Amino acid sequence: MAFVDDYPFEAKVVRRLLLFALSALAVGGAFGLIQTLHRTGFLRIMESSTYYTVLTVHGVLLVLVFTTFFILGLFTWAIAKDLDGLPSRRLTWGWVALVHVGTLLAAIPMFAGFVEFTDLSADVLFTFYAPMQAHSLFYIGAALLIVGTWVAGFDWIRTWLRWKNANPGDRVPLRTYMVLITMALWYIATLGVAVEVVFFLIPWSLGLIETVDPLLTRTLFWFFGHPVVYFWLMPAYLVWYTVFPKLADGRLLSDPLARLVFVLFLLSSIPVGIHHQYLDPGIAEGYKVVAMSNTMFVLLPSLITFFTVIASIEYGARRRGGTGVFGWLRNLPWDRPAFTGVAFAGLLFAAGGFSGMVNAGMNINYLVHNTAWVPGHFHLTVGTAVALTFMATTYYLLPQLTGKELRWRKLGVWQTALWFVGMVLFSNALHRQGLEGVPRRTAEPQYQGFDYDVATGSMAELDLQVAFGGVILTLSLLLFYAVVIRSLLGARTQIDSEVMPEPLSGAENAPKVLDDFRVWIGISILLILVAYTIPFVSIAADGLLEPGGPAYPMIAWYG
Ligand code: HAS
Ligand code: CU
Repeated sequence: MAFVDDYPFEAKVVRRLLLFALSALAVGGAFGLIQTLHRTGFLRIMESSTYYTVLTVHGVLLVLVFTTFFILGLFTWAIAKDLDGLPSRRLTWGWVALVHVGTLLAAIPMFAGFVEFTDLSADVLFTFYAPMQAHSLFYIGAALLIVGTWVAGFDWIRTWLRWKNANPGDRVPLRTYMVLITMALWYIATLGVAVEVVFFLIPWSLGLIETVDPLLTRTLFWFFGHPVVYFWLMPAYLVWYTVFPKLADGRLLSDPLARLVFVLFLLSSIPVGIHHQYLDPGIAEGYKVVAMSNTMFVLLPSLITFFTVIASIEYGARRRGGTGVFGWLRNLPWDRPAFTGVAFAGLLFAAGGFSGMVNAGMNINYLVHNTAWVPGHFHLTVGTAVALTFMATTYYLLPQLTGKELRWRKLGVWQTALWFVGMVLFSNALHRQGLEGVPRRTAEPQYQGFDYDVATGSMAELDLQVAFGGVILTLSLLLFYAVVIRSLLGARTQIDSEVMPEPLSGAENAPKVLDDFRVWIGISILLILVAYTIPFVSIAADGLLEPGGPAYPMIAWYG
């Protein structure tokens, strides 16, 4: 019996959410191609003035819509499987409707940017902070999307409480544990963006207030903007920890370590947002240093993951006859697309994590900030560790959700390999361009006269790698949809229910305190207060007390 037979209602909800997620991926991906070819100068099918509309649609659809909808689907699946279904259909359909309506509202001004005779527009990029302004519909839609995710979290928490009452004294099942910690992080992090949007950006875009303080709203945005990257990554880790070992016929090395990793994210990923603002004037250097040291802590859970996840699949490979220090790598199931997708995602994340460490150093950040290096970094992290894992997860979940077999599996393996190759070219070249000073978010970086085929002669070649990488990525996406659509067109068959193998060290070895969510949420809030109280108070004192904007020259100029 597959998941769809046991839980037809939940399977339908997950399918709805994944359909929306994968549609956003398709449109967002297509815009990515247009933009890569434009930026590198190989093919320009739009005016450069339209570049920001395209870039906004690309960024918002991929990092905000694709991720959020996929995560909502994945978490619904995880909770339903662990805790025996969701209790209230009305509540569940309520939040599903809310996130759809919010997203569609926000999409109206985003796409209206292409229409010349309207002043509806939202060319504000996925970081949407002031002083750039979108039509109020964009902010209202985004707010509804966030409220929808809050209700979803409430739905899952209620389901867990129901389960807890029925199973007193039992350890929280691992997937549920991961969902709950991720949602705790999400609730705290989204407070920043909620305050920014509700108290500043919406009234400002409606003309109710005349000015906003860019530094204050940026700081509120990044309070959310860093932890949001772990809101994307932790669901991918849920797959790496629970599904990936199974795909390799292995067993999770340690359930307690997995719990610890999630707790460490909750503690260390919020008080670091200022590492996106090392170059912002108006925040004292000392608080930038606090953010930098905290950022070094946030490496820890990923480094533990590096070790645990590889050990878990090595265990499987050795059971399949693998030997030697590296020889066991050959005994991994390289013919399973769900496996290869996660494996390639993990390999590239090691590189993306490294460029993250470079970003995090305050002094080196001055070199790479706002250059092509940064998109190089995040196409490895959210664009591969997360996106490729979600594609692999689609391969894994499709039979469970539809009762149909995954078809064209070999093509699926090629698809994941092409993503790897395309992304190596694309992101490596972007990193190198960044080091040479090529700016990010620029339609025609050539205008600055970088040494195109003079001196090192490297720039034209790097552009070629970026464009070629982008084309390979597009091809990979097309293959992904071919595999998914072919599988959906197949007939229904008997699919076995998935049973996860027991971890080598199980939940019984995890200290009980790890399951006491109140402790971790409390410490998390304490750390946030240490990192943020003084910066917020000083920004507010400078900005809010002086209507018309604060005293910093750059900001006054923007305002
Ligand atoms: Fe980042 C900018 C620092 C991780 C996303 N980041 C961004 C932006 C995005 C983003 C979108 O300190 C741009 C925002 C904008 O538009 O301005 N980032 C870090 C650090 C980490 C990090 C220290 N970032 C992520 C993740 C993201 C993400 C995850 C999305 C999901 N990032 C920064 C900084 C900036 C920044 C600055 C600002 C730059 C600026 O100036 O604007 C760390 O969390 C990274 C830790 C990761 C590791 C790697 C561990 C390796 C593993 C692989 C295991 C292997 C397997 C494979 C499973 C230490 C776990 C096995 C297979 C076999 C076959 C063996
Ligand atoms: Cu960050």
